[in-house]
Amino acid sequence: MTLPELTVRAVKTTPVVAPLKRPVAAATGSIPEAPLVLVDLETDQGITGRAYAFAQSAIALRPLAAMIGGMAGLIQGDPVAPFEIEMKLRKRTLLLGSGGVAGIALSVLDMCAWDAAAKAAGMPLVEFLGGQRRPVRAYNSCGLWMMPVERLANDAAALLDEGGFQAVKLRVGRNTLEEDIAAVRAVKERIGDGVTLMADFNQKLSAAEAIHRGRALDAEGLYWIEEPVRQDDYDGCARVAAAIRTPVQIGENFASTYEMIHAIHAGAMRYVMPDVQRIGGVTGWLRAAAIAHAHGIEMSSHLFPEYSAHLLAVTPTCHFLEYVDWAAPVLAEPIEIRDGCAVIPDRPGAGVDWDAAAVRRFAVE
Ligand code: SMN
Ligand code: MG
Repeated sequence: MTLPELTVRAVKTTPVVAPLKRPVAAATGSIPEAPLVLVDLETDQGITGRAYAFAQSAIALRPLAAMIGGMAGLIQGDPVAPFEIEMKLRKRTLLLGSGGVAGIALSVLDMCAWDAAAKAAGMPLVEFLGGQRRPVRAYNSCGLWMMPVERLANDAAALLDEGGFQAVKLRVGRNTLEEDIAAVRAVKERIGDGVTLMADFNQKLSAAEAIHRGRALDAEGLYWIEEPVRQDDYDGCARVAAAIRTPVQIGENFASTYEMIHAIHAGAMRYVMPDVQRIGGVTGWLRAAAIAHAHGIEMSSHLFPEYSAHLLAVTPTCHFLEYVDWAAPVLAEPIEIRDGCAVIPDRPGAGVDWDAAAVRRFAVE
């Protein structure tokens, strides 16, 4: 197979604020609507690579769009060879660091490059990477936010219903341990023992408090406890992981595979869940997957189910896909969940395309 040679013509960024069906309310912050930057990497050959970036907060929307645009200038006219593009951008942005807005911009451009290359080959991204389309086990992460405990059971039941899920994630880190236990029990009682329940502290606790709460929660049958302490405190997280029986899960804030290695060496977690827009795009994900494989660590995804489904299908220690519907309002064909599994679309590339009318509606100046 000879691939058509693509060159980068221009990169278009479209900031949007998309409505959330269930607004995000975690222990450490709320996100009322989804601030997204839609990215189109256009080539001279007419093929366009697409991905979106999640800005976390509306205040980061324009800086992120500007950073993506600025970085795109560095690769204008270059061949769409994702490995080369990642290496070049990594070198040219070394002094900006691999985290924050710069890291997200690099990752999303890498994703666009892979998407364009897979489209040029006429293959779904997973096949372009050497894998096969197959169902990817998912959990529904769209709800169970900081809401009154009395509302949790119904929310859990609704989340399981929306695609035949057999796993959901609860947000914890309420004011007291007793409230967290009440929240876990309210959900467990409704979903039963056969359904997997994860719990996410969103970095809320000190290591001592996390050990205290974690030991009590060990009796409640949680599948994992996520981000119990601040994301860069690998030593503190390691103390928690060693002191409690429930597996500790972190990784959504790793800005590079170097950070992932530091966390592994610290013994910070049992499971790992890199985020494709932070770990370095598709290229960074593949490196993270190799590290997880070599260390025998189950690897899940964070957000971006459209790309993550392809990537988990070529991840040797594939664990769970985190399903969120946050970009669905602006996508022409949101990813489908069937029998609790993400269905990788049979389209060239990652399968991400915009709903033009919705984009016009939700675009910000
Ligand atoms: C999360 C991610 C992004 C925004 C809010 C909450 C959460 C998750 O940590 O894992 O989904
Ligand atoms: Mg999390």
